[in-house]
Amino acid sequence: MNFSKKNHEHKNENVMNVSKKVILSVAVIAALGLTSCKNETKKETESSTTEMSKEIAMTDLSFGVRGNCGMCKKTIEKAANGVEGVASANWDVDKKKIDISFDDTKTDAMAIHKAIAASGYDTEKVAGSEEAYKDLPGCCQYDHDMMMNQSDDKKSDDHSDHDI
Ligand SMILES: [Cu+2]
Repeated sequence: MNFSKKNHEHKNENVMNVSKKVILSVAVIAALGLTSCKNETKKETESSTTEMSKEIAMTDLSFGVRGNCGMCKKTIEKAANGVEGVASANWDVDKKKIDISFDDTKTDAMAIHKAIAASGYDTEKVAGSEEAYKDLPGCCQYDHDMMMNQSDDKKSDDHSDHDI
């Protein structure tokens, strides 16, 4: 019997289309919110301040990035964090993989790939800038053939699936 919300939306037909969109985004936001922290989806749907939306509109992304060491990590993460909308970036030196959380209303995955590539590092989708690569410290001039985006059980240099 608690349909008061629905009745309210039926009152004005002009508002219907807008309402549908609002309901949709509220549902999406609620779903996202539930995965991270319960009951945090109050009335923040209308305000879109950057700080407020931090925990409701973030998209997680993870992809391979080549690199060698802690210095590489700093450069790669700095490049990713330099993209507007990126909330966090964490590159794993062993897995050659970065985990990123970003606001997809402000940027997209490709922009992040490009920013990292511009800093000299190869990603799964974009080859690193050779100019920037040359300027990297010697220890950071990683092997362009190295495997990236490795899972824990797949660290070896396996060339067994050569099909030539
Ligand atoms: Cu390095």
